[in-house]
Amino acid sequence: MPSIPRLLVAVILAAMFLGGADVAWAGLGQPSPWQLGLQESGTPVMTDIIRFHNLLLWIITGIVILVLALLVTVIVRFNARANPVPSRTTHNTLIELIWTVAPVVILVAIALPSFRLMFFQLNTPPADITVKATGKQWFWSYTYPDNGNFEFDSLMLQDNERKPDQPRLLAVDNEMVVPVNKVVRVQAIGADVIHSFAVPSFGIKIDAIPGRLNETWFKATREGVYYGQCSELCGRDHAFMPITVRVVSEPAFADWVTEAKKKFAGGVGPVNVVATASPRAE
Ligand SMILES: [Cu+2]
Repeated sequence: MPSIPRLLVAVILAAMFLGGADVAWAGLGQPSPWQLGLQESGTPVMTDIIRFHNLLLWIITGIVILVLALLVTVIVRFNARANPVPSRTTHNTLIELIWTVAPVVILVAIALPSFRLMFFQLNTPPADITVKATGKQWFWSYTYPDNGNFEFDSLMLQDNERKPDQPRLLAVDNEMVVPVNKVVRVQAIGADVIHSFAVPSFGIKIDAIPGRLNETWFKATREGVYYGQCSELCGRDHAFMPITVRVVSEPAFADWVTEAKKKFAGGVGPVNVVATASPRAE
């Protein structure tokens, strides 16, 4: 049976590749061509998500290999030709104990880090700055209540507006700017239908629901540009309302706030939501 060991080696190699994939093939802040695994982490929460993802990958790989080995053993050793007189055994206390207790142990081993991660994600630490993200059909508006309460719209750049280093379908005209190493509280709300504010490298995804203020947080530990997308099917142009977050140093953020206060002094004004809304949210 030369093919079975080879198959096992292939499975193990695939698992090793997948386990290391987030380091090898994923970019920071945006997807990469032929990416396997998650985007590189830009926040402590995302680092934990990747760690948890890799833990699960090893566990499921182990389970798959075990089940595969059992199946192959049964097929090879206990088929009618190889084993013409079948055993009449019906019970084996030890094996039954193992196949009951082992899954319980595995589930507990998964549940503990899972709960820890969930509390880490859901408990917003004391925030240094708050940004309100309002999902609209089909763009985002950002409000900075702690920095003068200015507000602006953030629309996707068309192909003829993009600079060469700006990714297609992800870059926007007015980026959301935040300081590095500060806890940013994101308040998400929908102006018309349900949207979802998601930035993969930050490990955040929160529904933006009309009439309900949802909250999440992130602390970006590296400067850079991080892209995300609306992650709730919200209508015709759902695919064209990306999120761009630029993480800058604290002085650069202060400069940006000064500029933004002037630039967006008038606010965005009433957005003509009714006229542009699709008749039915998809
Ligand atoms: Cu949306």
